[in-house]
Amino acid sequence: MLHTDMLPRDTAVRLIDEDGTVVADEHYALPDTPTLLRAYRGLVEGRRINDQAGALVRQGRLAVYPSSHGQEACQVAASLAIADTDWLFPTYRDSVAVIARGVDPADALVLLKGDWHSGYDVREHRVAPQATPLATQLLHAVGFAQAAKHRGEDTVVLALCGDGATSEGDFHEAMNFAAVFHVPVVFFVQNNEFAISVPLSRQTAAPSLAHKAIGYGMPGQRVDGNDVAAVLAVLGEAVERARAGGGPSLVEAHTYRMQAHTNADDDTRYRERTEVQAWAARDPLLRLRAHLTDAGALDNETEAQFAAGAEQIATAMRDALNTDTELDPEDLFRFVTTTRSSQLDEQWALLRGEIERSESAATHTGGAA
Ligand SMILES: Cc1ncc(C[n+]2csc(CCOP(=O)(O)OP(=O)(O)O)c2C)c(N)n1
Repeated sequence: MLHTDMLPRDTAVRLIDEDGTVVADEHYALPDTPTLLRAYRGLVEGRRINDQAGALVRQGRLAVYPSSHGQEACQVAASLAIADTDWLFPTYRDSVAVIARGVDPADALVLLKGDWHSGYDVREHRVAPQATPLATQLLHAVGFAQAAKHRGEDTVVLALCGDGATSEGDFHEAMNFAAVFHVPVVFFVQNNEFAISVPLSRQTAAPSLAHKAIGYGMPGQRVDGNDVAAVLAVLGEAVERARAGGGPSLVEAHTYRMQAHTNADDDTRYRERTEVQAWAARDPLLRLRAHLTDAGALDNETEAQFAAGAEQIATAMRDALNTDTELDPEDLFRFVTTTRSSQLDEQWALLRGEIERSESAATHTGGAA
C-alpha cells in the first residue's frame, strides 16, 4: 500500500446529506435500500433505548447511563458492519451497539444497575464486556484478533473507543502491535467532540484522529458519524480488508454527544446550548428518514411498525429493570477466579460475619439495623 493511501481524506466521507440528498462518491457506494431500512429500524430502536434508559436512571432503577443519543448511526453501523462470527469490543457508551448485536437489553444494562460486572454471556453474541477503563478493550481486542488469526479463523474484531481514549497509552500500544503484526482488527473511534468536559482541541493537535493511523503504518479514514450510510460503507470496507488479510485500520466518525456525559455530569458548565442545538439539526435519524421517504422506501405504515417494535423493547426494559433482584453476596467471591483462593474464602467469611451481625442486630431491635 502506498503511504498516501493510508492518509484519510481532507473531509469526512458522506453519502447522504443533512437534508437527505444522496452525495455521489467516487469510491464508496450507497448501501442498498433493504440495508438502509434495517439501519433505520436500528436507529429508531436505538433512540428509544437511550430515552428509556435515561428514564430508568431518573426513576432510580439504573445507577448511571452514558447515553449515545446523537451517536446512534455509529452504534447501529458498528453492529451491522460485522458478521455474526466476528467480535465486537465495546465501551460503556456502546449499549445500543451491544443490544443491536442481539444482547438482551436488560442483560446489557444490569452492569449499570450495579448487579453484575457484565450481565451477558460474551460468547453468545460475540460481544466482549463493555469496558469502562478507557482504551483497555483495544488491547484485549488486538490480542483476541491475533489469537483468532493464529488459529486460522477469519474472525474480524471491531474495537470501539471515544476521542478521549485516543490519548491513553493503551491506544498507542494497541495500534502499534496491531500494525506491526498485521492483526485483523478495525479501530472505530467515535469522536463525539468531548471527553466529559475536555474538548477535542485539548485532546490532540493532529489534523484529525484518523491521521494517527499512518504513524503506525495502517490506513485511516474519517467519516460523517451522523450518516449511517457512510459509516456502514467505510466500516464495511475496513472490515473486509481485515478479513482478506489486509491488516488493521482506523476509522474516525465525527459525531456529537447530544446529552451530558452521564446523569452525573452537567454539560451546561462547559458547552454552549447553541452548539448543541446546531447538532440537533444534523440528527442521524432525521437525515435517513428524509432520504428513505424521498426515495419512496419508507411509508407511514413501516414507520409505525418500527416505532411499535421499539416500544416493545422499551416495555421489556422497564419490566425487567423494575423487578427487584435478589442478589447473593457470595457471588462477589464466586466468579473472581476459577478456583477460589484462601484469601477470597477469608474475605467472604469476614463479609458473612458482618451480614450475620447486622441481621441479628435488626432482629433484636425489631427493625432495620
Ligand atoms: C483509564 C481511565 N481514565 C479515566 C477514566 C475516567 N473517564 C471515564 S469516561 C472519560 C472520558 C472519555 O471520553 P471519550 O473517550 O471521548 O469517550 P466518551 O465518553 O465521549 O464516549 C474519562 C476520563 C476512565 N474511565 N478510565
